[in-house]
Amino acid sequence: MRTAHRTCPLCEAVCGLTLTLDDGDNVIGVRGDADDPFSKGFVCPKGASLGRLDQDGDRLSTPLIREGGEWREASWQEAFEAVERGLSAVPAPSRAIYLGNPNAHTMAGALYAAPLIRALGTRQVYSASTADQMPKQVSAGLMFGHSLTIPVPDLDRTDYLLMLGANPLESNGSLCTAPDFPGRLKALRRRGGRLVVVDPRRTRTAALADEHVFIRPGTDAYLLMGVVHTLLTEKLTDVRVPVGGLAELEEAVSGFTPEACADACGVPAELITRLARELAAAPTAAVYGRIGTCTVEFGTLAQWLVDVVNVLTGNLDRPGGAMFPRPATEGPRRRRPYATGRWHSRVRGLPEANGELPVATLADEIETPGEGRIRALITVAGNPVLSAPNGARLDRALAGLDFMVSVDPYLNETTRHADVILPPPRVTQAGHYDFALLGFAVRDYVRYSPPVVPLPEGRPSEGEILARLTMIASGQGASADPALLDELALDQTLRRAVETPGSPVEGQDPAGLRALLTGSNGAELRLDAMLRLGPYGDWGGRALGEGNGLSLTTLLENPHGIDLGPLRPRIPEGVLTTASGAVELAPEAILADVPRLREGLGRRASGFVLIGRRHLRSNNSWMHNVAPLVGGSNRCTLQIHPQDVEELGLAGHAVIRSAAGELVVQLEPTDTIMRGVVSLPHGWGHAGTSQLVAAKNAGVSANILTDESIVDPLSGNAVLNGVPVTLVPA
Ligand SMILES: Nc1nc2c(c(=O)[nH]1)N[C@H]1C(S)=C(S)[C@@H](COP(=O)(O)OP(=O)(O)OC[C@H]3O[C@@H](n4cnc5c(=O)[nH]c(N)nc54)[C@H](O)[C@@H]3O)O[C@H]1N2
Ligand SMILES: Nc1nc2c(c(=O)[nH]1)N[C@H]1C(S)=C(S)[C@@H](COP(=O)(O)OP(=O)(O)OC[C@H]3O[C@@H](n4cnc5c(=O)[nH]c(N)nc54)[C@H](O)[C@@H]3O)O[C@H]1N2
Ligand code: SF4
Ligand SMILES: [Mo]
Repeated sequence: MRTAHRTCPLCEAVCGLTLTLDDGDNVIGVRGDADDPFSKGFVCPKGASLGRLDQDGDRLSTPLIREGGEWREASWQEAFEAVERGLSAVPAPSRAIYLGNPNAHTMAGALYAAPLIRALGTRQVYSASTADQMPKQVSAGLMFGHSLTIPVPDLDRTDYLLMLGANPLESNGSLCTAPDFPGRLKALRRRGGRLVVVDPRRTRTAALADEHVFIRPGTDAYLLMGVVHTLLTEKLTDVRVPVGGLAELEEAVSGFTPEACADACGVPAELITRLARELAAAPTAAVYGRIGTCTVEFGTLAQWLVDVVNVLTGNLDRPGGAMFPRPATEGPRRRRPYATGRWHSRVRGLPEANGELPVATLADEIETPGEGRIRALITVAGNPVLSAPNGARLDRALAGLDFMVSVDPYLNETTRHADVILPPPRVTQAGHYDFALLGFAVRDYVRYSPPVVPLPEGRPSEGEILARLTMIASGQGASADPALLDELALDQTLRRAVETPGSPVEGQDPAGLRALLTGSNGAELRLDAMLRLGPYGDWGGRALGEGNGLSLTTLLENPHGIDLGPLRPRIPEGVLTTASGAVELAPEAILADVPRLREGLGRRASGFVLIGRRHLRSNNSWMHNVAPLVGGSNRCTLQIHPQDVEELGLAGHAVIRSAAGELVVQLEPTDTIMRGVVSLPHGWGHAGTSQLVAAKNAGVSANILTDESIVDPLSGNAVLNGVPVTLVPA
């Protein structure tokens, strides 16, 4: 028996775990790591089940090749050769890639996805981001200059938190990395702070809050417009950062009185006004909006308004407000205008955002004939058949591809369409560093977990799998050495650093720096380079002071992680990279979308709408195969208000219909949901998979009902909340 430390890769809270392993390297116990300075021993039921997930017998251990409708196990070399044959038959513009959510959690996703995209040479790039946070990234790009310059609520110090469309008691937080989010919210209230939750359901988070505000799904932009209108007309603003566009903002907001907004969002005008006054009066305050405000038709407008309120109330970039984390691997960001729509999708003409096209149009691009039609697809850590809008259509489209390869531990609803499945190693066999999520942490913090269990001889890491796909896509063949790619990346990183004026290594010799790097594989070497060049790095990063610099070695010496302190104001140090150097309050692209919002002013919506929900013991589509996590309250039921059940004459089950499809659903009457709103969790509807437990708890897929033809026009994000539906007895 031995213990080992490992960051939990399952959600954005990045909890430190202490694993107990037996002599056969099986995880026989999981505890929260009490010595982790950030998570301090917190663990949730998913993290506690990491061993079950790691040792799940339904995970694939070798590549699979599909031939004549039959799966057979194959060697790695054989599998890569099959990929080479399949990909090389398809010209670059007809190749596509879809990157799923776990890429935000793996080192492979952070380090090897970008080179793979470049090697594919295609604009057919898709990811779960356009079913998730793309509106926030677009608004951050337009307002702050970079799509990853995203402020997070300073949870541990704020006096007032207005939370819209998030349920961290189930999700553990998102775009706000905060282990033990529930504990931090309780602490906020204990120190006399106020928590207000806006949600069409009285969630567990809403129940914990000082105040819960019901809102009509999809309409948070109206509520926030009413707040901005109040702040401006009552002269409650206190702008403390350099801004541009204040006059244009005032003009855009005119007419969005709390009274006019109240009809559209269902929140009384007096309440909207009061929220504005409270936000302005609080010593410090932060507005935070997540999934419920992103995956809607006004997603980017809502995200823009979240930060407009943070700026107008003087809370952007100040302790207790909404702040920009400073992650240890942050590289230099140049000042340049941010724009979307540098190219458009072939079939629907939807704008690119951050180099991606909307997943809502993936099926169009596969099905519609013509030059550039997608014929080959790579999926990495994604299950879009269950996660993308109108998944049923995508399911059919995938079946018609010429070639598909999936990097995934499971044979599931999506990967069953692949010709080749390449499984990543077990969780415990992978090193872990949160390149993405530490950029959204409510404290600056750093932690690296080397692999707990060694990789068996001949077994590629996930990074190596992606590197080999990259070599294949760039025409170097199935036998090229993936280590070459790491050296190329290192060379690029070091060269850029020595050429950047003001960089800690400006003018030095890249080869000399390369010789100083340590690490037992390419990913570790690249991490070492990024840490040492970063703001806390031992090559002159200044944030921690002399002699305190980080490197891979420091991280290995501190297996519980290192606290780098509370968030600090970053605007003075130049975090804004807009062309003007100021926060843009009224970007042109955003103003151009305001008339669409104006059209709905004063209009009271009617009819039923569908929203989603998450459960603490579930994780999107892929953790339903772990027996202790399914069952009990974690079920795929349609929550509906009891009075709606009665009025519609429903009982037991109902047929629910949308523009995209229909389902028979089991009803769960509950007065925690608003009248006129129904809620079904996504990620269910298991079929055709290798997952035996999941098959027994199949449920239905909410994304049979979501409509791929409607997107948030600025970001291309899918509309997964606020979907019009009708209900009839089954
Ligand atoms: N209706 C509705 N739909 C939604 C949402 C919603 O709220 N409502 N939420 C949306 C959101 S926020 C997201 S992020 C998307 C998620 O969309 P996806 O990312 O497409 O779906 P997941 O269910 O997260 O699938 C993850 C896949 O990665 C695999 N996997 C797990 N770990 C690893 C790993 O380490 N390496 C590799 N290679 N594979 C791995 C799993 O087996 C699974 O197949 O769904 C979106 N869809
Ligand atoms: N246990 C668990 N944790 C997860 C995940 C999981 O599947 N399970 N998924 C992970 C992923 S990929 C993500 S992106 C995050 C998401 O993290 P969160 O954003 O916290 O996601 P949810 O828990 O779905 O909470 C969204 C809330 O928005 C509400 N809502 C729906 N529509 C609207 C609306 O129009 N307006 C408002 N104001 N509210 C609305 C819903 O009722 C719901 O309570 O969670 C991550 N963590
Ligand atoms: S909260 Fe998230 S990171 Fe923490 S143990 Fe649970 S799943 Fe893992
Ligand atoms: Mo997500």
